[in-house]
Amino acid sequence: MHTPRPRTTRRVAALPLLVAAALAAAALPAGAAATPAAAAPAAAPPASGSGTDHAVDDPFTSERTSWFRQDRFGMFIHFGAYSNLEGEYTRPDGTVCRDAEWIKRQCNIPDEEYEKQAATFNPADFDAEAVVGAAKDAGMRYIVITSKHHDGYAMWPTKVNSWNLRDHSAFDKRRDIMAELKKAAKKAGIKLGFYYSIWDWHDPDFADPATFPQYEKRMYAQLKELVDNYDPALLWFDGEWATDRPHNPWTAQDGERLETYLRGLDPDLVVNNRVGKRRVTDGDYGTPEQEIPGAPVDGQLWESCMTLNGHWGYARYDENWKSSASLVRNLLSTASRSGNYLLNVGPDARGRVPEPSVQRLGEMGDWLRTAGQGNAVYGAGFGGLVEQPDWGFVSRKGDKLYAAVTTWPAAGGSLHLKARTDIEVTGARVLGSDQQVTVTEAGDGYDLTPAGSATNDAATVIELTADPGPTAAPGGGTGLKQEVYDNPALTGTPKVTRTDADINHSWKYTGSPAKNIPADGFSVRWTGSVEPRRSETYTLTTVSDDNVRVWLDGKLVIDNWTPHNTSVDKAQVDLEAGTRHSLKVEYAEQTGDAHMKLLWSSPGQDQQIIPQQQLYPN
Ligand code: FHN
Repeated sequence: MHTPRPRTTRRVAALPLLVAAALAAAALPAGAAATPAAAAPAAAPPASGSGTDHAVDDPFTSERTSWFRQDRFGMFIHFGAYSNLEGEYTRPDGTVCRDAEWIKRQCNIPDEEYEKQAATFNPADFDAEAVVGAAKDAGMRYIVITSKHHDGYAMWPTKVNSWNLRDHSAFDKRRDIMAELKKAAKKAGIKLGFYYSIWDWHDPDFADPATFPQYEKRMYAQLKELVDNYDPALLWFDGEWATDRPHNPWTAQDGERLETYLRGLDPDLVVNNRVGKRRVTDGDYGTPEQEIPGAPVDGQLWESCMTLNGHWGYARYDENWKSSASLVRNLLSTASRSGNYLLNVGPDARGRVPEPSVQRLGEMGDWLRTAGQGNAVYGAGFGGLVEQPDWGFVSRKGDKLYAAVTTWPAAGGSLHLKARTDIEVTGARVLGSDQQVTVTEAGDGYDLTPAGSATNDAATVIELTADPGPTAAPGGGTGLKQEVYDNPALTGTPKVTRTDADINHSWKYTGSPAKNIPADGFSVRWTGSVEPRRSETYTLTTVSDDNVRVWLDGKLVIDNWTPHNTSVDKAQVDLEAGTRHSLKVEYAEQTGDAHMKLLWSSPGQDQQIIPQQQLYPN
C-alpha cells in the first residue's frame, strides 16, 4: 500500500514557487478567471542552477524504491477512448482498419470523427474491485493504468480541459474510475501508478515549439491533479521519443524540469526513464518493452512491460494469448535479473477485462501461491552466486537460491550449476514435492540430481540453501576526498575541497557540485580508498557524462576521457575484504548534461552505488 511516508528527502530539488504558481494559473481552461494560487508551501531548495544535484538517493537501495524492488510483478492497464472502438475502424469507403490504442493515428480517423465516437464511450461495466481482484489473484502487487494515452483523452475528471471521460463521454458523470481504482487498490494493499503520455495528438499547442510551453503548463497541471487527488506510488511516462504526426518537441531538458517538478510534488514518487529521453540517467528505472534483458541492467533498475496477446489496448479479434506457463517463465526470468514484470490487460468498451486475460492471470497466481514458489520472485533478485543456467532461471533471496527448472532432467539426470564465487550448498528441496535432491560438488560448481519428476509444466523450483562465504561487517567509512575545479581540466587550485559521502551525482543541465561552480566547464577528482565486504571479483561501473577515468590500486581500470553523452563503463577488479584499496576517480563536465555515478557489484553483492561506509578519504 502506498502510504506517504514522512518527507524523508535528501537533495530534493523543487520547482521555484514562482513557476509553480504560473503553472497553477495556466491550468485553468481558457477564459476562466485566474484565481490566486493557494498559499505556497515552505520554500524548497534551489530547483536549478549552480549547486543543484538532482540525485535524490540510490534507487538500488533507497527506502523510497524498496516496494518497487520487492514487489517485482505489476498489472499494466491500457484503457481509454480508443477502447471504445475495440480495435477496429470502418472507413467511409467501407474498408476496415485495425489497431488498438494507436487507431486514431494509424487509421487516419479525422479529429471530429474520433471525438464523436469518444462521446459514445460508456465503460459502465468497469468494476475496480474486479480489476484489482484479478491483479491480486495473479499475485500482482502494483497496478499502472493509462491516465492519458497519446490521444490526449484523460481518464479522470481533469479541470484542465474537457477532453476527458467526465466531460466527453456517455459515462455516468458521478463516477471517477481512477478514484474507484485507488480505493479498491488501497483496500487490497496494491499500489497504484499512472501512465501518462507526453506526446499528445489532441492538444492544439503540442506540435508547435512556439506554443508547446502552453501545452507543457497544462501537462504539469494535469500531473499535479493526479498526484494531489490520487497519491500515486509511481508515474509511468511514455511518448517521449522524437516523432511526427504530430511533431514531438520533447527534450532531455524538458525531462529534467519535469522530473524535478514531480519530485518536488512528492519525494516518494517512483518515476520511469521515459520522463526524459529513456536514458540510464532518466528517472528511477529503465523500461524495456516486449523483451527481457539477459542480465541485470548496468546503472539502473528496470521493468519489462509486455502484452498478454498482441495489443496493449483492447482488440476484439486478437486471440493470440500467451500461455500462463510462458508468462510464469517470463516473470521468473525477470526476477532472476533483478527486474520487474509489468503485464498488460486491455479492458473492452464496457470496461471489462477480457476473460482469457483473467484466466491466465489466475493461473500465474496459482503457480505463485503453490508451495512457496512465489519466493523465487517476491523480494528475490539476481542469482549472482551462480551462472544463469540454460535449463531455467536462478534467483536469490538471502541465503536461498531458487532454481526454477523449465527443462527437467531425464530420470537420473542432473542439473549443473556453475559457481561464480566460493559458495557451499548446504541444502536442497523441491518446492511442492518430497522427492530427494542429491547435491554433489562437480567441477566448477554443483550437480543437482532430483529423484522424481517435475511438479508442473511452467517451472519446478528447487530451493537451495547456499552459504555465500564470509561477508565482513559494514565499514566505518566517511566518503572520499573530493576536489572540485572550475575548469574541465583539473588544473589550478580546487575551488572546493571536502569529503563526499559517495559518487552519486546528477547535476544534469543546470546543476553543479557547488554554488561557486558553473554548470558547464568543471571537473572533479575523488581520492581515497574503498573497502569491500567480500573477497571476490567486483565489477566497478561508472555512469558518466562527459569524461571519466578510474584508478584502482594505482592502475587505470576505466578510461573514457573523451567527452561523451551518458555512458556506462565497467571494469572487473579483484578486491579483498578488510583491505582498503586505493581509489581515484577523475571526471569532467564540458557542456550540457552532467552525471557521475560509481557503482559496484559482485557475485555476492547486488548492484548499488558504492556506499559511504565502504569509502575512506585517505
Ligand atoms: O506507443 C506506446 C504504446 O501504445 C504502448 O503504450 C507502449 C506500452 O509501453 N508504449 C508505447 C510504445 O513504446
